[in-house]
Amino acid sequence: LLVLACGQTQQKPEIAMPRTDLGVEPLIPKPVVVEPSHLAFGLSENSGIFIPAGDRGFDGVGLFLGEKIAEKTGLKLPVNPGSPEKGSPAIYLIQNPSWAREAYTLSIGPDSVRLVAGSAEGAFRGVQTLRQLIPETPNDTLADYPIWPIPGGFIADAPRFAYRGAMLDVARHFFSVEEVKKYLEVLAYYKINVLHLHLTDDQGWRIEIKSWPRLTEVGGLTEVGGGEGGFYTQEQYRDLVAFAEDRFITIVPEVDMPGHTNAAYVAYPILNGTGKTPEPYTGTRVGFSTLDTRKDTVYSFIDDVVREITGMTPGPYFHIGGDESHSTKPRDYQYFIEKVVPIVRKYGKIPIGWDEVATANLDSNTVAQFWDNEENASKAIAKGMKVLMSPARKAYLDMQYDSLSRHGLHWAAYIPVDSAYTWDPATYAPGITEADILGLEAPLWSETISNSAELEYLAFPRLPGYAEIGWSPAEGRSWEEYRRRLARQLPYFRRMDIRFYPSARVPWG
Ligand code: TNX
Repeated sequence: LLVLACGQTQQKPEIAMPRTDLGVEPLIPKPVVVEPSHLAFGLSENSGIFIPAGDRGFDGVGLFLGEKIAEKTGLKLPVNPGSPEKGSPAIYLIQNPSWAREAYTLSIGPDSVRLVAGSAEGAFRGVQTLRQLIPETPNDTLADYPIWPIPGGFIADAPRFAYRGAMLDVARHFFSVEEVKKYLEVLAYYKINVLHLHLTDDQGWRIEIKSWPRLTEVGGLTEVGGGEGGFYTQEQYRDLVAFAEDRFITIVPEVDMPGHTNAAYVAYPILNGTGKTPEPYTGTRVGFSTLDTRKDTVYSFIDDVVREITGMTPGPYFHIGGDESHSTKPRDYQYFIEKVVPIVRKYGKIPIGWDEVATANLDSNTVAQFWDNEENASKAIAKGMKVLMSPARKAYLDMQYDSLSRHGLHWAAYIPVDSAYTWDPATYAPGITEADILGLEAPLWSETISNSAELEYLAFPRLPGYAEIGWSPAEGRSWEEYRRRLARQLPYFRRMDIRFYPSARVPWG
C-alpha cells in the first residue's frame, strides 16, 4: 500500500500543452505524408531516448539525436537500449526491417515520439525531420521547467531518388577537413546522402597517393590565384569518410582524367600527353591538359591511384571525371575511357563520369553525370546507363544569383533562388525520364571561392531546394509555398553560422 501511495505522489500533474499544427512546420525536404493531430509532445529534461538493444547502427543514430538535442536545447537526455519505465515520456527509435532502407515514419503523441525505420539509415533521415520540429526556444510557462513542444501527428516519408548529392571542388581552391565537415553537417540536416569530392584538377592534386608521393608534394602546392593549395593526407581523407559515414553520407571521390590533369604531370612529367613542357597552372581556363593515353605508365599510375583511393572509400562509386578533354583526340579519349572503366571495376566500384564518357563504348553499369550535353545523355540512356542530373543551368551552385553576385560564374546562367528550385530532373530534357535517373547532384566549382564563407554564399540558400527536389515528390511543388519554409531556415542558418546570401526573393521576415 505504501509503495502504491509513493508511486502516486510521483505522478506529474497533467500539463496543458499548446495547440500545434504539424502541417505548417517549415520542414525541408517536405515529407511525403503529414497528418497533424494538433497535440504536442513536450520535450523536456524528463524525456529519454530509447533505441533497439544490440544494434550498433541505431546506437549511433540515438547518440547523434541526443547530441543534436543538446546543441539546440541544452537538454542532456539519456540514450538507453530497451523501453522506458512506464509513464515517462520518451523518444523511441524502432526498427522494422521489412521497410525500404531510407523510409521512416514519425508518430508524435503526448506521451511518446515513435520513429520507425527500416534501417539505421532510415532512422537517421527521420531524426533530421525530428530535429527540424524542435522549437528554437522553449516554453517556460507550462511547468516549472522548460518544455519544447513538438507538434503532434503522423509523418510517413521516403526519398524519391536514391542519390541526392552535392559536389565540392577542392582542387581549384583547397578546402580544409574542418571546412568540408561543416558542409557535411548541413548536407545531413537536409537529407543529402552523397558528397562528391572533385579531388584533382589542373590547378592542384588534393589526395595523398603513397605510391606517387610527388602528386601532393608538388601537385598539391598550387591553386587558382596563386595561393598555397593543400591536400588531404590519407589519414585525413579517412577521417572525412568516417565523419560522412556517421551521417549516412557516401563520399564519391573524383580523379578527373584524361583532361584536367596539369597538376598530376607537373609532379610526374612522364604522364604528360600534350607535348609541351609542363608548368604549374593557377588560372581558370579548361581543356588544355591531357594525359598520354597511349603510354602503359599512365595506366599503371591510374591503377595505383584507383587502388589507393578505393581502398579508403567504402561507398560504391568512383568518379573518373572525363569532362572537357579538348586536348585529347576523340579516338584517344574513347580508348582511354574504355581502359579506365575496367580498372575501376577491378577495385569493385561503379564508375561515374561526366556526360562526355557516354561517347565511349560502355555498358549499363556506368553512370553518366549530365551537366551540359543532352546528346551525351541520350547516348548514355541508349546504352542503358543511369544518368545523374546536374544540369549547369539549374543545378550549378557556382553560378551567380544575378549580375551583382559577389562570387561565382555565369557561363551557363544566372540562377536566382527560385530558378534553382523550379525545375524537375524528370522533365528537364525530353529524352531523360524518371526511370533513367539515378538522382541529382548540385556541383560547387571553386574557381571563385576559397573558404567556408564564400562557399556558403553560393550554396545557401539554394542547397535546401536541391535537397527537396531530390527527396520529395514533384507533385504540388510551389515556389510560393516553399519560399516561406525556406525563410524559416534562418534560425538554423544563424545557429550554424552559415553566411548565406540573403536573397530578396525569400521572405526572411
Ligand atoms: C565546367 S562542369 C567544368 C568545370 C568548371 C565549371 C565551372 C564540368 C564537368 N566541367 O571544369 O569548373 O564548368 O562552372
